[in-house]
Amino acid sequence: MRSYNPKTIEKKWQQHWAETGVFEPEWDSNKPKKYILSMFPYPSGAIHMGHVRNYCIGDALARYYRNRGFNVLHPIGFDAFGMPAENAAIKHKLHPKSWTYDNMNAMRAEFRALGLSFSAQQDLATCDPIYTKWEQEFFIEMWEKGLIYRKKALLNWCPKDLTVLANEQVIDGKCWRCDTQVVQKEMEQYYIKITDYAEELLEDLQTLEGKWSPQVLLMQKNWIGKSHGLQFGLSLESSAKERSGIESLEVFTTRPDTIFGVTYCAIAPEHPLVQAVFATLDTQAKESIIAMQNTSAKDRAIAPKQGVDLGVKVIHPLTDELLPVWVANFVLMDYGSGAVMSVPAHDERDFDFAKKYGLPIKQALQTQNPLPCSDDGAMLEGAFKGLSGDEARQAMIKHFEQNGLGRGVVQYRLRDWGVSRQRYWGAPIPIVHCDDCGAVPERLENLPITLPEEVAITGEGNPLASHSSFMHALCPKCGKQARRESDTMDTFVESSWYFLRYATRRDKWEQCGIDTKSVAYWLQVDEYIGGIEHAILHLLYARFFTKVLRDLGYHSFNEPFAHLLTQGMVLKDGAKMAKSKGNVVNPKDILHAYGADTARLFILFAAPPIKELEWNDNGVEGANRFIRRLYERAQNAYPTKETPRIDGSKLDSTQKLARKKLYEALQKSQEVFTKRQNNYNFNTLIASCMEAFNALNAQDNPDIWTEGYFILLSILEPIIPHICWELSEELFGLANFGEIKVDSSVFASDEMIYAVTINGKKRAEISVQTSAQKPQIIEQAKQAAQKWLLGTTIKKEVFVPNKLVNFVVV
Ligand code: ANZ
Ligand code: ZN
Repeated sequence: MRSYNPKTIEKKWQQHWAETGVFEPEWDSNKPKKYILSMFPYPSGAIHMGHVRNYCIGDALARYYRNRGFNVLHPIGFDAFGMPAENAAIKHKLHPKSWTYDNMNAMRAEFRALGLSFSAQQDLATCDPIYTKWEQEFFIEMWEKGLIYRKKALLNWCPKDLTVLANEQVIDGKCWRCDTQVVQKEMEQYYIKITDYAEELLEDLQTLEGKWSPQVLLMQKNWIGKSHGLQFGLSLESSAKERSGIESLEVFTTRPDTIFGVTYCAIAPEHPLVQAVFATLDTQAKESIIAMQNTSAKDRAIAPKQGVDLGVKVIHPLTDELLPVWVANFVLMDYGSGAVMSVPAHDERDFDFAKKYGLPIKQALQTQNPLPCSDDGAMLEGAFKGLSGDEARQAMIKHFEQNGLGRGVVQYRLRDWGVSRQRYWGAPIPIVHCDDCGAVPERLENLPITLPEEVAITGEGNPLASHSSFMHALCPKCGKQARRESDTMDTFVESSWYFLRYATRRDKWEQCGIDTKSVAYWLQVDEYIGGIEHAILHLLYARFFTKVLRDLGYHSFNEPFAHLLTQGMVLKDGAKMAKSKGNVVNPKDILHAYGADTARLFILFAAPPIKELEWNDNGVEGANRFIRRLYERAQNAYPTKETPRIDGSKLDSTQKLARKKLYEALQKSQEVFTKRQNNYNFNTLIASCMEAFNALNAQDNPDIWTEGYFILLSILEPIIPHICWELSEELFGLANFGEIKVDSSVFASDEMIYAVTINGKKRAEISVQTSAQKPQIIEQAKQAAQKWLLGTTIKKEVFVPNKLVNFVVV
């Protein structure tokens, strides 16, 4: 028997595919298209099993549609800017650029070794200056449209290294390099006005229902966080007005029905009122406030509740009671108005705070549960006593509006997107600072603004800011000496439009950022495949950019991704595969030991794509065994250019069964690939192929073997392409995996299949004449299950007509 050698077979076909360019999309095609996209990787240098899974799912879809005559765009590239390249530079004294490009090459080789059918022509790296050029142009167009603005923001600052730190560089509130206490420092930052699109981003989620997972849609909805509420002013009591020079505090509440339960007011440490009275506070209060201010938003969210009494009183708008104003670490300056009416009886956070600082608690609503209780309930006092829920809230808002006390407002939790980073390895922000003209966008003919190659990356400060030739610029407006912006863009900007770049033909990359015509043909992405970790930020930014670029006239669709498949995690021993857990299986080792087809088959067989996948060495062995048998038994088929004609009426029951199983697998294939709502359960398709293959092995008709291989190779090509191309070449002369018509006559047989089970466990299948009677069928079932029945006593025979025979044995 010949033996399966994946190394030679896989190498041969990978080379063939690369040389013939069979996976390149056609441009200006009238053919129906499919755009299959797996999220592009960060060039860390090596792929992990999560990547393998991601790309095998996408590859199966791309190959399936290619085989069925679609024009398929299945691109890959690299999300190539970002911090790890700089960390490598600091640690290993490598240039971020050479580190990144070396890693990309290493990963491309791994993709090739997996047999992924990516377009080589459309491969991009977001750190390429030609990519940066267009990104900078979009930035300027957005700036000119008023969609980008500068604003002071608090950043993590290391006072020793004199550098801004990313959140991940702050460890327990200290600098990762020198362990110095990090402080919050105000600096001018660039923001993109994603909030202008909040409503549309929310509304259009409806158009994705049934196409994206409900979980992702909900996460996006919550992130946008639309809430209706009341905004109103709390007047300061007269001495406090004098002391602060401030008339009133604006507060935002979603629960105006609880207004009679307000017992104090809480404001953010950054609130202007804090500044206004700061000098009048005692040292201890000042110190506590400074400590709160120096804690990052992230750390505040998990810190215990803390407060400082400002000694200022405000007046309740309906009862005229005096309420104390507290600074509280849980009030955010950038939500609502940075001030809250606190209702400890009906809000747990306010309750904990009130308990800690001995503030009064007053019930405003009738509740079923003990306090604090945020359930709806009838109001206990005031003109709307007895009203509850939305009715009460509407009535209160109306009351405030009619009396000129406040107004109903809509708030979004979504914040504008801060896109500037004080780092080297990113796309430079194309702005020039002129003493006379201010911040001026660079002239388009000067783009791209590229990174200087000669830099010293030490981790101290932003190397661009101290790079004199980079910083040197002329004002694009008045021509005077000016300074270049040293901030670079958040890497999420690059991943917000790369899918449009892929749909722009490579030979146009110099002339335009996005080719309107080809993008109109390719988009929307028909299937976008990636991890759940991108459910919020990346997908939201990509949706946002799509809408902005639409409004800038580049295209006319509203949403970029028609369908989204969020793959499950790859686990080992029940935990996510991760370096830190030491449970990583390296794809390279699997490829080396078994080859790509085995890896692909295992990954797609072990679990449905959206479910978690538990790594299992036996499963890998099993996958390999199947492929080996598929290779060896191909000698039972004969080479031919045409599929054999088979006269069904001349076959015996095992032969009929084999054909039936084959055509069932073929039907399953159509179902799995095209019934999108079922999320591509490749595992069931593979199981069906294995069954068909076993049935094929149970008979010995060469025509059926040949027909069987023709069908199986066509079904399995998207999953295990190398061996399918190899065997198809050997048997059928060329790789032909096109549509095969289902021969429905194999189903319309005069026989039917019964499952034979023992104590409920399936042991065999039998094919019986439709005319057969119960005793005859049971007898046949006993024959088939003979080896499992040996040495047992049958207690009961269960007969389910047209379905199964079960033996209850002891
Ligand atoms: C009184 C109240 C009573 C509230 C009650 C809630 C429950 P969402 O729904 O997410 O929009 N809030 C307002 N501004 C805030 C800020 N800057 N920082 C922290 N919290 C703030 O949340 C709105 C609610 O969050 C508002 O309604 C306010 O507390 C608080 F039984 O007002 B509520
Ligand atoms: Zn100027």
